[in-house]
Amino acid sequence: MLTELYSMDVAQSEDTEQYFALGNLVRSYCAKNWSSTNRLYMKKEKKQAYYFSMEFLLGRMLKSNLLNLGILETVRGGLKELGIDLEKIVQIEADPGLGNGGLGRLAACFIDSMATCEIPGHGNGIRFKYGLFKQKFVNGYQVELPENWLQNGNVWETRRMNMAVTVSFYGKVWLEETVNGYMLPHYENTERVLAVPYDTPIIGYGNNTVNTLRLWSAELPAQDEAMDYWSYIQRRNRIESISEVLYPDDSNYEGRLLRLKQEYFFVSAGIQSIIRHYKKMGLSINHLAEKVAIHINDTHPALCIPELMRLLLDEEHLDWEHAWNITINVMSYTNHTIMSEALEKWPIDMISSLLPRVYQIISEIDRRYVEKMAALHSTGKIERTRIIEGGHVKMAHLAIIGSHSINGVAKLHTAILKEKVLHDFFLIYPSRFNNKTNGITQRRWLMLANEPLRELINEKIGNDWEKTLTELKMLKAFRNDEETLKELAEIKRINKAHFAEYVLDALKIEVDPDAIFDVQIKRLHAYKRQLLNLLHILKLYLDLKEDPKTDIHPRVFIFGAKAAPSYTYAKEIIKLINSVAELINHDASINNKLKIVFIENYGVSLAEKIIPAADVSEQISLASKEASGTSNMKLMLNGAVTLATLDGANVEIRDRVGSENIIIFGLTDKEVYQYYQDGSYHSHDYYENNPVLQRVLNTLIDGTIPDAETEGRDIFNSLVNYGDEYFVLRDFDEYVAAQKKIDKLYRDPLTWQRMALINIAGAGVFSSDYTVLQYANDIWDVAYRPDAGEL
Ligand code: DL6
Repeated sequence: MLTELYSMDVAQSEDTEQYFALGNLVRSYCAKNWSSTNRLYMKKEKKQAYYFSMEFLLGRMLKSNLLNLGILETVRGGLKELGIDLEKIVQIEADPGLGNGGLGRLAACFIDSMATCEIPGHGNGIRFKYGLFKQKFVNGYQVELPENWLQNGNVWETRRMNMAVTVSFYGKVWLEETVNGYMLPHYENTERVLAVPYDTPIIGYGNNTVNTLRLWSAELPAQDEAMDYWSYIQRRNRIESISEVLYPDDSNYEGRLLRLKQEYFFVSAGIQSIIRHYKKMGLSINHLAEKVAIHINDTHPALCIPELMRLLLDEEHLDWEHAWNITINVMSYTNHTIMSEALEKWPIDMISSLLPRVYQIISEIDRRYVEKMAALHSTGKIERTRIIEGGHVKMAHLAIIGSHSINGVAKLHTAILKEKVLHDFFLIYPSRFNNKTNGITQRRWLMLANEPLRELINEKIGNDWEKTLTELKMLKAFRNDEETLKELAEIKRINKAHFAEYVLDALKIEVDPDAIFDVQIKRLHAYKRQLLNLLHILKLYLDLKEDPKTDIHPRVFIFGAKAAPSYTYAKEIIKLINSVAELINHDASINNKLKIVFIENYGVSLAEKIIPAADVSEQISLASKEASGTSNMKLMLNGAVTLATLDGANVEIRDRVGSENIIIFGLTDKEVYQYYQDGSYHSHDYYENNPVLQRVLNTLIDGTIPDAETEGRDIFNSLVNYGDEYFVLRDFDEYVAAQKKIDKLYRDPLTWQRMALINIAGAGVFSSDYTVLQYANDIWDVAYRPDAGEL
């Protein structure tokens, strides 16, 4: 391959050529199974599920593909004989950051699991030219740089020009009756965009299934009209900008036109290609719902609903009732957040001018909804739930009204949807609501990220767990086996030493692998309460300043977090953490008992380094706000002990490991809602009445923290004077007590390692394999485990 690609042999080649040669080899190695999987689905007329997601946060793929193909060790060994280190060349691959965080990474785990569980299921999204920005710290401030992940090419994708489709925007539309009596639209002055698919094989683990991730790129169609050169360039740039850059905010919705274009672009392209493929099987469009399931991952692809209606009405000439029935049966929707600022809505003007026909259809869906509900529900409820209201199109309402299934992503989250956030809808459509707790793939997050732990587990209980993760429960038999617990401790120590080397090399910070590695890795958002963590660190710092002999086990607090570029408060928190790090890391008087490491540019590849080295998993969001969380699952799977509020999937983690193996603190969701109801939380009182907390908070404004005056003042005010929206001060004391407990437990190595072991043993249920099987059975109705022998 080296010769074919680069006309050179191994001795002449460097890491980059070796990486691309190996990548090409792996792609050809799976090509046969890729086409036979598609053939089998076609021949057997398998119902297929399509996971529509704005984001797929894949991470590097070389090692995961080798693992799934069952050739990781062979390739590693073969390369070694050639004097090549696999670990070195995998670093060449750009980490495709086509997602913001949890939602995008979940989509990536799901497609891996669908292929592994032999579910006929594929991803559909956008091939962003620029992924999530690269984060740099300049003087402690976050600075965003473009992430041009495609610069050196992408070995995994195949451009399929022959499958390109056209997506139309703008123009005028009117309906005219045809001779057959259909009302069909006529368009004038539309802007046509060519959607070109790039397909990536998604390889199942230990089987012959290879599904497809189809990502769409926007291009200028061949010109059919004469145009001056500069108009041509302008039009090309405008069109290509659709798939240029991922929006870097997952928590705050901004109604920008380009975002709406992106949403319609991949939805329309995806559905057109699904219908084209379906029709190739020679089946009648009337049976579409028997063969196709489309999943709407958050509201971003909610235009799937009017777009499928448009194609069924305008292209397939079905009547409304019939088309609607098919659409509802095809569509299902997952909600990933209760934060109202993240719920999308589009101004009518914008949507009706960009997508005139789609808007007509949305209006008709809305009109019929109101008409149908009038006899059944109160006017108030109908007004609160209808799609078009207050001059906007509400995307969550569209997704709910047009889907047969609506799910939350953890038991608590689903309960909150039913009882609070979507209560009206729950009363209207009770049977549509269900829970699907998130999951993670053990292949990336344990088998690849933590090879020493994988080996130890295999030694103890065999390797059935690799395919059936709940088998990890067998580890419980070793809970009192000192030798196993010590081995577990040794592995953690090795991983920590490894990570410490990285920290020294990348950040020039020396950390002691015998310290507690306390990890909070997730997007920077006020509700996730990185600030609570920071206030506790400041408390420890003040304690040590007052009495250098304060008896605490040394700690390294590790943060990894990007803030949305326009989220000023989150960026102030980043600056503040970095300033406190400057203060503490350089203060010799605290004798290295505390260190803060804020890892720059946190993403999938860094998570793979940090997670195996973590002792403590910080999951400290305000109860009710974190829909599920998935870093909590990855960290427990790698033996970290969770320090958590009863939020999202933390509740289910507690149920699995038992209260004695997790440290829980803080308000419950019920208490939070009670505070909202009675308005009785006054953060200023906590400041006034709690001297320890007051002393800590004063450091934000009294000059203790260098170079963060403005940030310190703003954050102080937000907590003390402006209401403390996320109850940080309320939970402070309980958090400090929980941290004390961690300190005590850690100093008893056998007890600590037993907790770690029980966490690993209890993590099995959180495999995304089980999650996707539940989606396949309960929602999509797609049969899994096809006759593998035929592949
Ligand atoms: O469901 C995946 C993931 C959850 O684990 C997180 O708790 C949740 O915050 C995250 N949501 C998003 C933002 N979604 N929107 N819009 O990423 O989803």
